[in-house]
Amino acid sequence: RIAPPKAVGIIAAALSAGQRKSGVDTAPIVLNEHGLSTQLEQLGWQVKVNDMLQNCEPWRPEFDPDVGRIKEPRFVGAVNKALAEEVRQHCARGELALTLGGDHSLAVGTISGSTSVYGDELCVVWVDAHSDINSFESSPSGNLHGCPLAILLDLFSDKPLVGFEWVKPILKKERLVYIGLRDVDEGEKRILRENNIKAFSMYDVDKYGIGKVVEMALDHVNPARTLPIHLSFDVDALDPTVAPSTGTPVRGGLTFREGHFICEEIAATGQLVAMDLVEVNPSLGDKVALEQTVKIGCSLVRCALGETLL
Ligand code: 5AB
Ligand code: MN
Ligand code: MN
Ligand code: MN
Repeated sequence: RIAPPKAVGIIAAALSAGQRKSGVDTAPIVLNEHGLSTQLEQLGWQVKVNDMLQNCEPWRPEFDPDVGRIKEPRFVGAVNKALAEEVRQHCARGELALTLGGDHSLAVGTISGSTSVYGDELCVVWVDAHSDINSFESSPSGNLHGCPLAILLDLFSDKPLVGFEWVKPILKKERLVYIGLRDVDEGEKRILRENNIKAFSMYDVDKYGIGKVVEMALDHVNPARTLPIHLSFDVDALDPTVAPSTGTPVRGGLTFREGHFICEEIAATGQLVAMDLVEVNPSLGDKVALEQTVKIGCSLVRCALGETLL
């Protein structure tokens, strides 16, 4: 039987308003300049580059005051709404939706898009140093890149956050699993506990090894390996010595191989339908740091898309 055509839509999402450091919006261009789309073509993928959100300025409202502590909610909300529609269209055509960020607040849009096609069977594997599940009340910074999962799971108090009224809470908390956590806020710990959300921290990676951790993580969300997977990969999950150019680095992260292993195991399931690669910030660190971070970003994506499968 001839394998079905493999097509990937690469969505450049230049969103940086979910945090306060400029430069993260230039990552999609830098990653593509490094040759990511050509590399994926060489792996046999049909590549479609989607530059709709390569410039987010058209979505910036004139007036966007803080809501409580939360910064730029209308702008971040509007960009995410547009992004959700782009991801939906790629997924609806049977293409893998690969979103290059941008800051991690964009996962509200990407996961809204993928769940709108795949429904509540969609599994999310969230690879990150942080749990990104702060609510309106618990966010210490007001930065929306620390909040996407609280928005997606509708944990954001009784009424939706301004700018995010359009979000449909399709993602199920049973279908979410974390790998790589090591910097979780007190409020987030409570949210994770109260909602019984499965998380594998760096402690677990040390204790069980990455092989067992990925197996347990997939067993939790996707026991028969038959459900579609959305991989949301924040490069700060990796150790800062491996991926230095990122806005919120935390020591003690995943090694080069551990990061790639996660991608390889997910590729091996054959169920990857969407991936986000976020928080690469080309403005942070020197030339060597940048080169290293961009290179690893590209190779993580290639691994998730099957490069190292034999
Ligand atoms: B990232 C922090 N928890 O809410 C917050 O990089 C950091 O997408 C969030 O994982 C880090 O501001 C967000 C302190
Ligand atoms: Mn993150
Ligand atoms: Mn992070
Ligand atoms: Mn970060």
